[in-house]
Amino acid sequence: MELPVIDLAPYLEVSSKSSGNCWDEEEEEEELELDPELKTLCCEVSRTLRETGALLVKDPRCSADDNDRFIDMMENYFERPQDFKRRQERPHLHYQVGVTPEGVEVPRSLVDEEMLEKLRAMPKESQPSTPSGPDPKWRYMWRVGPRPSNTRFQELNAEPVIPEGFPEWKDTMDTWGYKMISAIEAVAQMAAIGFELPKDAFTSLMKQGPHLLAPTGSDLQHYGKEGTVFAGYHYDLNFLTIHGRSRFPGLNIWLRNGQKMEVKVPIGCLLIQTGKQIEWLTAGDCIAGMHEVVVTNRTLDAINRASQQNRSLWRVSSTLFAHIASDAVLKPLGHFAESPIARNYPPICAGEFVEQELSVINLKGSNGEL
Ligand SMILES: O=C(O)CCC(=O)C(=O)O
Ligand SMILES: [Fe+2]
Repeated sequence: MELPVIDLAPYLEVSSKSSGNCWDEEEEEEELELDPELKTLCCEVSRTLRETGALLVKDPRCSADDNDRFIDMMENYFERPQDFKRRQERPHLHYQVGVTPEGVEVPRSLVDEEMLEKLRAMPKESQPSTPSGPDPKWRYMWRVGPRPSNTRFQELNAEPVIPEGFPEWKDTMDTWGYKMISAIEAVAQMAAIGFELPKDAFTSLMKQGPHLLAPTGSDLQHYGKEGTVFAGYHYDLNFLTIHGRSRFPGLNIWLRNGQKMEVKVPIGCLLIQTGKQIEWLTAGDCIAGMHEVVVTNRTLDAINRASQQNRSLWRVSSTLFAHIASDAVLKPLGHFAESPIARNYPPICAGEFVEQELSVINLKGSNGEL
């Protein structure tokens, strides 16, 4: 099975005539009158998210050049020596801004007994790789978009961290971050329509959410052996995750039916993955997509090509985690509240939910921050 690529252009064309985006304070009055073809496209979005936990999209606002500019800068950054990068480390702020060195983030499959049980019961061919410890990947956290001034989950007052010698840092991070959020908003609206919810059912909850641009950096020169697990089997705790194309493959996802699938992102496309918060809002109609990042033989081919061309051997992901606002309540929306398993998804403040999840993977903040 291949993931279909959904072109967002026809939807954006119609919605730009009638709506703003999730930064806008004003609620929209009128609902989109969708033509049947667009409605079918929206249903394809929600069906694909439900069946695969992932979706490939093409957004005319996010070009391969934008992705390249971002990845070039992050490769430059991750190439710098350890002691330089560790100046951007904020362990006392629980790594929620700046850099997270390798060996800090713990994959959920290493610590979650229930998940381990399920893994052991999986057929051999679809079992994930077993990580031997914390992930050997680095990460950089950069907040994107406005935050609420008044919140039960006061975020850190910490300034964003900008490494020395990168004058283009803020602009590059913000440009990519805002573009990724715009693509997620379009997908979230289309998914809502496909799920028979109001168009803004998800995007209204995303307003002022603690969205994070959180690229990973994996050193393939040191850890480029086939089978190395850069990100152990896990789900993302946020609403939806989006990535541009990485220069090195290695991401495996699990479809709802348990089948393991290697993801191939075509040039100029973006990959969306479902997180735990969309699972909550749909009472499990759409479940959080399980995934891992492992050095495969395709990664090795890409390493060889990059070496021959003298390119960086850091695998950078252009990951953005889009969140539901911390003070919003996570609970099954609309008709999903009638689901027989809705009780498995009791109402919880998104901020509280995030804190609980972060404590499991070793990144919990002490002040209720994300
Ligand atoms: O490095 C990647 O491609 C994705 C890593 C990942 O799954 C994550 O950051 O949650
Ligand atoms: Fe992930």
